[in-house]
Amino acid sequence: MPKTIIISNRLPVQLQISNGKLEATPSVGGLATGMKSVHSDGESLWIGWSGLTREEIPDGLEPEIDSALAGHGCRKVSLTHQQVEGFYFGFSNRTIWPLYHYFTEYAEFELANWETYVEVNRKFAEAILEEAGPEDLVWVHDYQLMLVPQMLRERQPGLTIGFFLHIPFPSYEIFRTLPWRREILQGLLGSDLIGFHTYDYERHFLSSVRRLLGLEVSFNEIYLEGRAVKVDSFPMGIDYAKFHQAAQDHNRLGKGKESDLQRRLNEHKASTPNAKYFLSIDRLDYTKGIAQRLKAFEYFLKKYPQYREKVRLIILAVPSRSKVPQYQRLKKEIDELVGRINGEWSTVSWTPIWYFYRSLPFESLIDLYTSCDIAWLTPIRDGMNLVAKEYIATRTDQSGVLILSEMAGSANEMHEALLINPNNFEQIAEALYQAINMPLEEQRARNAPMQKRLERYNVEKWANDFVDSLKTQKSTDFSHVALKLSVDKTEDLMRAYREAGSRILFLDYDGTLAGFRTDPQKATPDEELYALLDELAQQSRTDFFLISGRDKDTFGRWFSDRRYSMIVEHGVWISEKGREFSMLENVKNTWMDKIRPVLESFVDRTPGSFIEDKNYSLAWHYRNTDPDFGQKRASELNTVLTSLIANDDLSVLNGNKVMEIKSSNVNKGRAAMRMIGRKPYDFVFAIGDDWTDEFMFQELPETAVTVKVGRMKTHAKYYVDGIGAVRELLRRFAEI
Ligand code: GDG
Repeated sequence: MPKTIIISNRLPVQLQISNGKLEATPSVGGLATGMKSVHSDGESLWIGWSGLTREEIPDGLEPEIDSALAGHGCRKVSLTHQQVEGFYFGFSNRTIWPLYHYFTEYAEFELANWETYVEVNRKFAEAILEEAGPEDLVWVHDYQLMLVPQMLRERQPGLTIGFFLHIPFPSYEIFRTLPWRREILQGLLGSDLIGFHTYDYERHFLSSVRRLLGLEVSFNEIYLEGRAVKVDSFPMGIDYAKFHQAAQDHNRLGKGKESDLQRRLNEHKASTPNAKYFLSIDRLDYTKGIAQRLKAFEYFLKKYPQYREKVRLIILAVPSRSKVPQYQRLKKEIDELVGRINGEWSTVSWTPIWYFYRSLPFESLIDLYTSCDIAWLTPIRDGMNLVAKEYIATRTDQSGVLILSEMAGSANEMHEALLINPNNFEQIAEALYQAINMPLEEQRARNAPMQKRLERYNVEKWANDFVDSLKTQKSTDFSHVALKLSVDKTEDLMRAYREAGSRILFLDYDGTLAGFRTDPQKATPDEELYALLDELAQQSRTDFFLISGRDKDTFGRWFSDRRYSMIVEHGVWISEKGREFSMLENVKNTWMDKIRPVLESFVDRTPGSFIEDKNYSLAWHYRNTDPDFGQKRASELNTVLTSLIANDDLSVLNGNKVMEIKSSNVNKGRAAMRMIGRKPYDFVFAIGDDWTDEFMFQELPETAVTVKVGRMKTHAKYYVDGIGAVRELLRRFAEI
């Protein structure tokens, strides 16, 4: 039975060695709880680092560790102290984490750390490959392991691989500053499905893929040789039932049964019945905006003196990454701020801030969630923020106010909360004021729909959605209409070719026989191509035409000496076996003076675009522009041209990053039809990659073999993956 393999930096169990004995405790945190349902469901294995370096594991304890982990369905990846330093504290937390959260000034670009990151990612990939069968589903998690998908794909191409990023993906402008940006993108693109918390992160990622790798993105799919990668957003949920139930159980506890923390909270609340409690819970991390929150709290106390002694801020800051200098500095800053604010504002009966720097047990978390009137969660930047969701889930009577930062991924789904900009103290002070004074009915009206959504789209649903989407992606045939030219089909084709008394081939050039270049004039044919076409040209029973939108001068220069037959400018000109070009269609070009200035104005305003002036058509190329901008300008130009050419017999062809204006009665389909009408052919073949080739695919008779290059929507019968496959096919023809 196929199994699911989950991979994350840390395992869902934490190992500690105390007094030489091994202790295993369940990990807390979003990822661990989130994936629990997938892990416990059927065959599943979780691979990750145990939290102990190789140096920390005493001799002889290894087998005990392995069997303890196996008991939890886990397998460890062993890392040395030096590897953990470079990979985890180094590249992951001093480069990627700050960069992806827009703290560019904190991001360090150390080659040695990057190299360790690559090395450790490979260790993870090796561990997976030892366990993964061809039918297994592999789900890789988070920013520490972004190279793993491609490392797996190279070794086991058929594997089903999903990746989920738990932190934001930054805008292209930020991402491009990373020296290893291409490697990271290529690493991720080994996946079949890449998931993000929000659509914003998804679109930033797609924009980087387009700009940095120049890959074609169609909606949310990226087409690569032979496969497509889907990119989608899956906002992570929480184990709603667990939090809601825990809160219900907590509220039912009789007097004397409550925890110490709860008892102390109750005592304070009883002594100041009208006081409001604000709650702030985060890992101690600069992205969470804890220092800003403290300053905003002081601002609030100054602005609204009537609330002094009437409000209290409880801050739980969970220790995190304390080996990284920024975290040490932040800890000091927060300690000092809390000390100063409490020192300045406290009275005999009131301490404004209660500050816990530690991790609390789950039950204490529930005590805090259920006891505080206002959850104040205002990260500077946060992938999702599950604490916000957990707070709402525990409010069993639907009371409570959530003040949430717009910069948290969860703000997208929790729009009934009071959403604020964490840098706007004025707005925060107003939100606190509003929260303190919010009528209970309004609190309920806001919380009820949020609870409903959190209950429905819980973490189990999130995980299942991701896995279902991954399976669907893997099983989808992307040749929406066309069939892949399989080995069997190719053999049939060769047989038909061999048996045919006369054959005709229509071969598109750019994107079919040769790759695209920044400067189209540089896309000259290579020796291999010439040799291949020379061989085909020698076959007495074969007529072949290079059929292209290119101008006759360029093709004349490249191919006339070779005596190949060519149809250029989409069918305006024809040259057979080295003879002069003659007109195949009678067309006018008087319209060009009217259209050229329009195109020129687009060139002026679209850096990187240019005009190709042909004899009977004008083409505006935008391959070298910013991809989004180029696309936008192309639609704009389309609108302008449509009204301009309404009365002329002209049409606009939307090719591969090119728009071409030409006479309506000229296209490759019409030209190809004229050629096959001249004598009977037993074998008709056309191959091409772009929109202009679709005219051939549509117009040639049903018996013709039509082939699209690339997996895109097409009228062709078959598709092949790329130029390599085209040449291979022609080589087979040539050998017959
Ligand atoms: C990353 C992304 C994204 C916290 N303190 C204690 C404790 N917790 C639990 C909370 C919650 C989890 O830890 C924290 O999750 P967050 O989502 O708030 O934040 P990150 O740790 O930064 O997580 C984040 C998340 O991944 C998931 O994709 O949402 O944006 O940064 O579940 O309850 N649990 C216990 N004691 C504590 O003291 N027991």
